[in-house]
Amino acid sequence: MSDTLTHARSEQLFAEARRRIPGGVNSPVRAFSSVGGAPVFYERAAGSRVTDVDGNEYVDFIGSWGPMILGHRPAAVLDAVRAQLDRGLSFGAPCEAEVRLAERVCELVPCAEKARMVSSGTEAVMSAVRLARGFTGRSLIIKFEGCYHGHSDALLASAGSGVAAFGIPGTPGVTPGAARDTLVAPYNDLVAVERLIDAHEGQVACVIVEPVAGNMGVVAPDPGFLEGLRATCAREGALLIFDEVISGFRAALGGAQERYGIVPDLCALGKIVGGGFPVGCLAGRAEVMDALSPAGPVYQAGTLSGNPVAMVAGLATLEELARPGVYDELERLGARLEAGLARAIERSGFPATVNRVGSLATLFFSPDPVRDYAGASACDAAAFARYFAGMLERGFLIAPSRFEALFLSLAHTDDEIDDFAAAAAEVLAAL
Ligand code: KE4
Repeated sequence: MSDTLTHARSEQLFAEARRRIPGGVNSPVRAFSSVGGAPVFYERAAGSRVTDVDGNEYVDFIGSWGPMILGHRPAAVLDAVRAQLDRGLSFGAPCEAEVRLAERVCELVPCAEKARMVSSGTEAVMSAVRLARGFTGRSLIIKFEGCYHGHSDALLASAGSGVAAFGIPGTPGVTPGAARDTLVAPYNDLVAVERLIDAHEGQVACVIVEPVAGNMGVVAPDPGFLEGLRATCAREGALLIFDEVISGFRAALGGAQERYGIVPDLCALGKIVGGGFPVGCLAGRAEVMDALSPAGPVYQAGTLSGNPVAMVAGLATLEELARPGVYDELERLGARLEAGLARAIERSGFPATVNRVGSLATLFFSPDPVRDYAGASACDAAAFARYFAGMLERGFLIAPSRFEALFLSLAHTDDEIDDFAAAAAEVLAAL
C-alpha cells in the first residue's frame, strides 16, 4: 500500500467488509491479495479518473476490467439509462431494447447470426460450452492454459486471471467429474491441440480460446494460431468458440474475429456489451444457436437476461463505438502507451517487456517475450507488487494482479499516458 496517500477510510471499510463478505470483496482479484495492502474503495468515477473514499484521485487503467472503454459515466449512456429508469427497471419479459441489442450484435460481430443475452461473461461462456456439447452430442472441451473463461466448473482448469494469481491450478469444489472432460493445451500451441484431438477423435465438442488472451496478461495469438484452430475444428467437427468477453468491441468493433478475420462458430461477449451494467451475450451461427431453449433442447435461462436498463446502456455504448475513427484513436492511444512503456524499460534498465493489442497492454516483468502462460507465470511477482504500489502512490490505478491488462479508454489523454509512462520509468528504476 502507498506510504504517503492516506487510505484510512478504505482500510476501515475493508475491515467492515471482511466481517460480512468473504475476503471483503465480491470478486477475488479486487482484494489486492497478490500485491498487498487493503484494496482501494472507490467513491466515484468520471472519464479516465476515479476517486477513492479517502479523496485520492487516480488515472484509471482498469476501467472496471474493460466495460469503461468510453471512459466512466459517458453522457450518451447516462442519458439512455436515465430515460429507461422512467419506464421500468426490470421486466422479466421481452422488451424492444433486447431485440435492438441482439440485432446490433449480429450486425457488428462476424459470427453472430443470433444472440442470447445473459448477465455475465461466466454465464455466456458456460452456456456456450453447454450449447456446443448439446449441439455436437460430444463431451470433451479443449481450453488453453492461462485463459480465463469465468468461474463455471468445467472451465476452472488451469485458469488465468484471479485463479492464476492465487497459484490455484483448479479450485476445491470442482469435482473430478466436472473437470474430467476438460483438456488443456498451452496457448499458441497448435501441435498440442492436434495431439489432443487425435487422441480423442470424435469426442471433442469445442475448442474455446481467448482470441486475444487477456487473463495471463495480454498475449496475442501467434500468426496462424487462430487459423489453425479454425481449420482443425472444421476438420474434426468440433465447434470453435471465441471467448471475446475482453476482446469483443475492443480489439475491433467486431472484436478479435474482425481484427484477425477468423470467424468462430460461437462467441461469448460481456463487459463492453453492457456499457457498465451486468450483461453477457452468447452469439453465433443460427444453426447452432437455434438448439437453445425454447427453440431447441439445450436449456439456458436467466431472470435478469435482457434487463432493459442494461440493454439501453449496451446499445448506447455500441452506438458511440460505431462512430468514425474510434478504433484509430484507441490504436493511437495504445501505441503511445506501448512506446512510453518501452522507453521506461530502456531508461530504467529493468528487465521487462510489453505486449499490446490495440487498447490492451501488459508490462511483463520478464526480459523474454511472453507468448503463453509459462512465460507469463515466470514473471517476477514480487517486483510487480512493488511496481503496483509505486504506481498507486503516484496516482495511477492498474490491475492488482500481474495476470491482467491495462485497459485504455477514449477518455484517456496523451498527457495522462505520458505521465503514466514517466511514472513507470521512475518506479522501474527504483525496483
Ligand atoms: P464475468 O463473469 O466476470 O463477467 O466474465 C468472466 C470472464 C470470461 N471471459 C473472459 C475472457 C474474462 O476476462 C472474464 C472476466 N475477466 C476478469 C478480469 N480479467 C474479471 C475481473 C474479476 O474476475 O473480478
